[in-house]
Amino acid sequence: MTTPALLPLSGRRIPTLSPGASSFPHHRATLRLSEKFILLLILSAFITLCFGAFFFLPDNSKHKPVIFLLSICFISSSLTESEGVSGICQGCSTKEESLRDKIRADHERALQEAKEKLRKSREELKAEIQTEKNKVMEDLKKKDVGPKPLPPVPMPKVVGVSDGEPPEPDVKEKRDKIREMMKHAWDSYRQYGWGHNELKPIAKKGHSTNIFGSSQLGATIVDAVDTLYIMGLHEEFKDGQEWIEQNLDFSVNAEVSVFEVNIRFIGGLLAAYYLSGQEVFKLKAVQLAEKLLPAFNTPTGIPWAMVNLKSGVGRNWGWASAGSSILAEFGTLHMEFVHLTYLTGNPAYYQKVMHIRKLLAKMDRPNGLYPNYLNPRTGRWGQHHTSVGGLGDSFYEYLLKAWLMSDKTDTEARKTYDDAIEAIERHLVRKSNGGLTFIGEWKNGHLERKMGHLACFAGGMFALGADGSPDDKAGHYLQLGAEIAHTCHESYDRTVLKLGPEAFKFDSGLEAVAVRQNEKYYILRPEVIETYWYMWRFTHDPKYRQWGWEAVQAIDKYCRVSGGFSGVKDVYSSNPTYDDVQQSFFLAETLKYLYLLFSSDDLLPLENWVFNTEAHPLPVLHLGNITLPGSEPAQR
Ligand code: DMJ
Repeated sequence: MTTPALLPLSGRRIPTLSPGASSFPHHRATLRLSEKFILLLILSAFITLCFGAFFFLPDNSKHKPVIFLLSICFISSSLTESEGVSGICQGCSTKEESLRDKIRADHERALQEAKEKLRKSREELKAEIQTEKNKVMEDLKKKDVGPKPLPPVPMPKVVGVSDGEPPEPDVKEKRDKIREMMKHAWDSYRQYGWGHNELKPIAKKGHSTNIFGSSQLGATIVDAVDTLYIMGLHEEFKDGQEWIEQNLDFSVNAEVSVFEVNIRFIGGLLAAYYLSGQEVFKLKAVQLAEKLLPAFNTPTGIPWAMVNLKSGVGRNWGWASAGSSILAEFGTLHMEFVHLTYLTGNPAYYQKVMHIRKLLAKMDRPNGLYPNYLNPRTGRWGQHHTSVGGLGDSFYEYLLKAWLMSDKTDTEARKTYDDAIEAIERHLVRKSNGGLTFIGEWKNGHLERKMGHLACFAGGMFALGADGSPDDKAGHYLQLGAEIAHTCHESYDRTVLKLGPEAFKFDSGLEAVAVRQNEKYYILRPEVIETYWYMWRFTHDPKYRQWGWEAVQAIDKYCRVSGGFSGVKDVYSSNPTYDDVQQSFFLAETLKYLYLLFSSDDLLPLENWVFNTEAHPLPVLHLGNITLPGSEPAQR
C-alpha cells in the first residue's frame, strides 16, 4: 500500500511561483523573489515531513496515524495547490476553478448521501449493509473457491449404477419402505435443519457437534446425496447438489476433525461425482482436500486429529493418550487420498498416506498388534490399547480396501492387512461360554471381554477379505464373518427394542448385553446392518434379509418421530427417551446398506466398487499402465 499512497505526493509537481494566479489576490502581484523562495522552502519541508512520516513510522497496526498524517499532507497539498501556491502559476485560473468546483461538488454529494442515510430506518440501513456484505462475500468466494481447472483424466469404469430393482414383489415392497424412510429423514432435515450439519428431530432445528467445528457445513447434505442418487430420489438429489454448488464453502474459521471431514465430505463428494458425473462434486472435494493438507505438518507426518480450515493450525484431541493421534483417524485416509491424486494429478495426497504406511511398517508392534494411539511429535505409541471397534476399526478396513481399490495390485496393503488380522484373531477374537464369537478390547496385555457396536462392521470386513486371504483360508474368514454377524444380531435380539446397544459384554454369565447405563443407547448406527449386507452379497442366506428387516421395523417403530429419526437412550426400556439427534451417517450408511440389502446385486457390484468407511462407493481404479503421480513402480 505504500507505493500507491506515495505516488500522488511524489508525483506532484512543485508549483512554480509566479504572480497573478494566487488565491491571495492582495499579495499576488506583490510577491517578491525572497518571499517566493521562503514559500517554496516551507512547501518542500512539508512534503519532506510527509515522506519521513511514511517511511520511518512503524508498520501494520500503526498504519492508521501514518495514513492520517499522509491524508493531511495530501489534503493540505491539494488545498495548497488548489487554493494557494498552484494558483500562482500563470494561466492556471481555469484549471484551479474547475478543481475547486470538483472539490465542492464532491463535498456536496457526500453531504447529500449522509443526509439520505440519516433519513433511512434502522432496518433499511441494516438491509443495505447486509447486501453490501453479501456482495463482498460473493466476490471473495469467486476469487477464493472459483473452479480451478483440473487435468482431464479418464473416468474409471463406472458400472452397475442401475436401478437394482429386485424381481420379488415382497422384497421390492420392503425396499420401497426403506426409500420412504430416507425421504422422511431427508424431508425433515430439509424442512427444519437445512444447511446445518445435522438435525434435532424432536426440537425440529439444526444440530452440530465439535467434529464439524463451529460452522454450518451442511454435513447431512454432503453425506446423503449419493444415497439419494442411488435410491433414484432425483428431485432431492438436485436440491442437494444446488446447495453444495451455491453454499458449500470451506474458507471458514472452523476447527474440524480431519478424519470425519475426509470420510463424510470428501468421500461423499467423490462418490457423488463418480455416480452422477457432475463436476461440481469433484471440484468441491479437491478444494476441501487442500484445506486438510496442513494437518500433516507435524514432525513425523502423522496428521493432527483436527485442523482449522482457515488458519491450517492443527492439534489433537485433549482426551487422547499423551497428545496422540488416533490410529483409526490417520489410518482412514488412503482411499479418498489416492482418488484425489488420481483426479488432480497432485502427488501430495498419495505421498502423505504412503508416508503414514511406511512409518507404521517400521515400528515395533506389541504382540503384533497396532496400538490405537501414536504421538505425532515423537513417533511413539501411546497406551497399548488395541481395538477393532472405536479408535482402531477403519484402519484395518482401509488396508483391505486399499488392495481392492487398486484392482488388487497394492499387495503391500493386503499383506499388512493379513498380518494385522492374524494378530487380532490370536489375541482379541474369542468364543463366549454360550458359543458366541466376539472381538474384545486389548488393554495393556489384558483382554476386556466387551465388544462395541462399532466392531460389528468387522463381520463384513472378514467376508470381504476372505477371497485372497493367505493359505487359502477364504472359507475360514467367511465363517468368521458369519459368526460375528450372528453375535451382533444377538446383541439386537436380546433387547426390548430389538435395536443394538453401543457396547455389550461377555462376562460373569452375561452374553451380548450391555451392563452400564451409558452403553445402552442406539444412535442409528450402521455397522450391524453393514455386516448383514456384505454377508448377504457373499452367501445369499435369506436370514440376513430377515435380520435387516427386523432392524427396519424396529427403527421405524422406535426411532421415527414427526421431525425425522432420533437415537434412543436405552434399548432395554420399553419407554425409551430420545437423544434428539438425526446423525448424518443414518442417511449416508444405515439407510443405504438397508436399501442395498433389498436390491439386486447388479446395483453397485463389489467387483467394481469399494465402499469407504462412511458407505460412499468409490470405483476400483483399473489403472492399467497409468502410474499415479508420486508412486514408484516398485510399490504398485
Ligand atoms: C461412521 O461415521 C463411520 O462408519 C465410521 O467409520 C465409524 N462409525 C460411524 C457410524 O457409526
